Amino acid sequence: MTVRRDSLTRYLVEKQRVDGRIPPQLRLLLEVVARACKRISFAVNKGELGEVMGSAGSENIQGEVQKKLDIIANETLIEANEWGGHLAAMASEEMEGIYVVPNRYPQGEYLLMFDPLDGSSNIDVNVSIGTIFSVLKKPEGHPGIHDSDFLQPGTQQVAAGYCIYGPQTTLVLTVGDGVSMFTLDREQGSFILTQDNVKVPEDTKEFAINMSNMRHWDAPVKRYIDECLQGTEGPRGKDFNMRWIASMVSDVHRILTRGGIFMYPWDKREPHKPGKLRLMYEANPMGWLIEQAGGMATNGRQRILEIEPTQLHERVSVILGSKNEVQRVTDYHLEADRACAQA
Ligand code: P6P
Repeated sequence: MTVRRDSLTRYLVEKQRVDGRIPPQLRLLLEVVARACKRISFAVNKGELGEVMGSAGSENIQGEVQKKLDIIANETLIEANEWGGHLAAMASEEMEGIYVVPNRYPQGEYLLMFDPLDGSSNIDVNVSIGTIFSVLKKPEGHPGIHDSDFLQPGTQQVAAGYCIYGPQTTLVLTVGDGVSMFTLDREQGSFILTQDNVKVPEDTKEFAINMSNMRHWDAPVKRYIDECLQGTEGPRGKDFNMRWIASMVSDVHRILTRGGIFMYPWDKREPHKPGKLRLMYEANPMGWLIEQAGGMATNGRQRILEIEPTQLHERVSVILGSKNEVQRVTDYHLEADRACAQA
């Protein structure tokens, strides 16, 4: 018996009609984002043939060198979403301020944030990269739209997801009732449901962290990784494997697929920064996806989704993945804090 493969459109229509979970405007938003991701996938897959490789010769607000594809992906998402009437404004890792929908278009009730092409340092070496997005509702009660309207905790997200451009192009999405995966059928040009109700195993033997930063880590992180490295000869009593793709979308996709723990913790290199990754358009959407799949996401001390943002591009320490491992790392941080407070 062939399994019925619903298209993304049918999946969203049924979420709207049957579950009443997503209003028509949010359904439109998600379909438009998916179409933009499809266009980005085609641009990424052209590689050298598309003259889209290499640096754009500019820097983004983060002071990071922009790749040509960073700019192409950003422009694709802006152009796809600005005219539909579903959005009030957008924010992007590649833009300093918010992008308010121009007056020539109707304004909607949603806010869209994205990292248009995460992991873009991997583009030139043909390693998987992706688009990460998060959707909030525009706060009511005041005219116009301001940066501060975006500063909502991750618990306020109404939809979140990513699209990974790898051997397959796969859209991974949650609207608050679990995680589903849609693989791009390039012959039809549509995203097809290939996995529903994704679950992250609560335990794992696989950790993801950039080991070259070890000497800069805080004690709880060192303790956790040391125990993993001791394997069967240490307190964990089991051997661990390590992966680090340096593409958050790829590392998170592996964890959603087979479990694991992803860590980009605070370290001493830039002690004034809470971490490297961005709260609003990396940690919050990825953290919600992981939680919706039964995993856990903290900054080492508190649930990422409960962090009250103060800046659009603020950074955060990220520990996410298999629940029991993330809980252990978080407990190590809290134990260290208590010991420090008693000292
Ligand atoms: P590092 C990519 O630049 C990114 O923002 C994430 O996708 C990835 O997890 C991390 O940075 C990699 O950082 O310091 O290992 O290059």
